[in-house]
Amino acid sequence: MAIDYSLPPGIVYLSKQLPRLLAPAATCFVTKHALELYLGVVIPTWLSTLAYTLSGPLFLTVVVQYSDYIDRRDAAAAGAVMCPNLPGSIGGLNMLFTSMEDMYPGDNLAVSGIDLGYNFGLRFLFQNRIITAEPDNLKAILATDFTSFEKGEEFQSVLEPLLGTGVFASDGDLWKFHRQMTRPFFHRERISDFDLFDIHAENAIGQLKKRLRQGYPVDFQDMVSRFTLDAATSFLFARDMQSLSVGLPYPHYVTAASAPSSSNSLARSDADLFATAFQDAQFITSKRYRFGEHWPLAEFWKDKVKEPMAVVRRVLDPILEEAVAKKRAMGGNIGNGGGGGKEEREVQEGETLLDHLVNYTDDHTILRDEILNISVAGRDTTASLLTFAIYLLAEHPAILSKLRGEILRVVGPTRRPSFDDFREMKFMRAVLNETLRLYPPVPFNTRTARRATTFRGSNGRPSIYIPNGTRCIFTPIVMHRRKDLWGPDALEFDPERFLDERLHKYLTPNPFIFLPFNAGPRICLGAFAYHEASFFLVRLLQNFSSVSLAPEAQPPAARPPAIWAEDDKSGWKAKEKIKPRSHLTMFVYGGLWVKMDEVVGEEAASV
Ligand code: HEM
Ligand SMILES: *[C@@H]1O[C@H](CO)[C@@H](O)[C@H](O)[C@H]1NC(C)=O
Ligand SMILES: *[C@@H]1O[C@H](CO)[C@@H](O)[C@H](O)[C@H]1NC(C)=O
Ligand SMILES: *[C@H]1O[C@H](CO)[C@@H](O)[C@H](O)[C@H]1NC(C)=O
Ligand SMILES: CC(=O)N[C@H]1CO[C@H](CO)[C@@H](O)[C@@H]1O
Repeated sequence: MAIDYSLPPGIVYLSKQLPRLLAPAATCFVTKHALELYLGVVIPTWLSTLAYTLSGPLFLTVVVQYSDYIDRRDAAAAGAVMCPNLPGSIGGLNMLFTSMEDMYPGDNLAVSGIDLGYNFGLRFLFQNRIITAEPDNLKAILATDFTSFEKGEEFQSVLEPLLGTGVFASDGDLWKFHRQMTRPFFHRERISDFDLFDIHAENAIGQLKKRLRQGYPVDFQDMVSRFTLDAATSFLFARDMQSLSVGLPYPHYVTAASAPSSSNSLARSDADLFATAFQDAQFITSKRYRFGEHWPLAEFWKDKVKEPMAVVRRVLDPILEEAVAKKRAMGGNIGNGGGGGKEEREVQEGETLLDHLVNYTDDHTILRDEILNISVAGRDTTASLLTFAIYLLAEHPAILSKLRGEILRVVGPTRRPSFDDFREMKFMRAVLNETLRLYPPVPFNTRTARRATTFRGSNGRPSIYIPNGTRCIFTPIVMHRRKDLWGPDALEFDPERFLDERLHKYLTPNPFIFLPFNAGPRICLGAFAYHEASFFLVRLLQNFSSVSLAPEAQPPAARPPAIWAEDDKSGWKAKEKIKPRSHLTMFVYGGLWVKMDEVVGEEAASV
């Protein structure tokens, strides 16, 4: 393996922060010597020691107070005010040290929202932060004032080692280039996509049946993550990662000795290595989020993402090589990979994303970044949607029956679903939407203001002032659960709200209250996630008639803590049977363990 000559991340970080860190002490030093040299004043040691010690905190206080003063002045000049600050947040440091163990994603922000009106400020060291769950403000950030916001350097510094510069992570012209290159690929309804879904769904359902027949519950989340990985990799670069072939995990109480053989320990193929390394890289990256630009302090000597990403590259590079060579051999015309310029091209039936991209560039870095970015964007999100859909359906058997009724009526007990079927399946869409409302796979997101701007009140006038550099954290999960936006039953799982008069009362007049895919120029390119998820649910419910949770299989640490029932100001937690967690996307901690009833022959035929 090549020797890595780059500096440890902690050193790079410190050298950038050095001027700020040393400024106070340096000021003391210069002052002391100037006084001694020019005025002959002798400073006693205790005084200089005190000055050195206090200079840091003093400097921080002065800088923060001064910038607060400037911000308030500029806010007044813009006819707006600063966002009210969350009381008792000491420089945001408490956020870093509170335990994540029993934290419900966004619950702390919802409770603050109830008290402070869904917009509140938070200072994190030198940085202004605003947290908002106000539809008008999300609309400004994502659509109407799009150019004032970017993902920002901080987001990039956290994601760069994982995501490089693909469409998901980049800003500005680079983003436009990536977006233009990838968009045509996601634009069409292709039958060939359904062929892929079918192969992998059949495989996954086969594994489910096998394990359930042995009498064990299954981790639905694990199974469906393998399904979405295998489907995504076949679809993006025509390699089935066969992560399903490794076999499903057993519940925690099954020891290695008692587990039936032929289970978890097949030879680790490239595909499996790829899947594991990619998972690890994502997990490490997600931990960095909390630290923002200060993450190198937690990984001082070693960028921990590098190792798993090297494995990912080793598997991926030959695949890229082959695609570029194939294109060359066909005498194809490859773009230069420069910023934009090239016409959007028609995407052919059966083409993979890689086949499509080699028409634009043969630069391995760009190709790799793009493909991995899109795997990240598309894979865990769809798995998250399916996992929470099954969780909610297991808890609401009447809704599951109704959905199954629609499937059997429109598609029937055995046929493969088509695009036309999905257009007719209104209840399926409503179930998916309702799942995305309560458990949006991307529960929070952030943008950084690249210039000073304002949020506007309902009268259209400036209300809250956003200084340049403010990090705006927006929280779809909080917004999606607000009773003032969705009605008094906002916390109920009720897909009908997307079909009955509640649709016209709440969502139609105010579409920005529902943003699982974001909105505006950077809206998600993966609308076909609805197709993938619908396809899987149709196949699943053709084969199984009911689902129930298997709480005994939930690892003990993954059961909802007792305090959730006691301390539930937001009303989100008491009913929860699992622990939702969020890294880049939302997932069920410890897995979603379920049992399902198989449809037997006559039953399927008789409907
Ligand atoms: C239920 C499934 C999905 C959900 C909830 C979802 C959600 C999102 C969200 C919230 C964003 C915006 C991120 C941001 O700008 O900060 C996004 C962007 C994106 N999504 Fe999805 N996504 C899903 C599935 C997919 C799939 C299946 C694909 C493709 C295979 C995909 C491709 C993308 C891409 C390429 C972007 C970046 C667009 C840009 O920045 O211009 N997504 N998605
Ligand atoms: C689901 O949500 C999407 C996005 O808001 C919307 O276009 C679609 O009509 C909704 N479908 C149903 C059945 O609610
Ligand atoms: C906003 O701040 C950034 C970073 O400090 C700076 O580069 C940029 O020029 C500022 N933008 C404006 C419009 O002042
Ligand atoms: C996403 O793209 C960026 C740059 O375009 C790249 O640096 C990064 O490695 C990519 N991420 C993944 C997981 O490919
Ligand atoms: C694995 C498995 O048994 N899949 C079946 C699910 O149901 C469809 C429709 O009846 C069958 O075609 C699959 O073989």
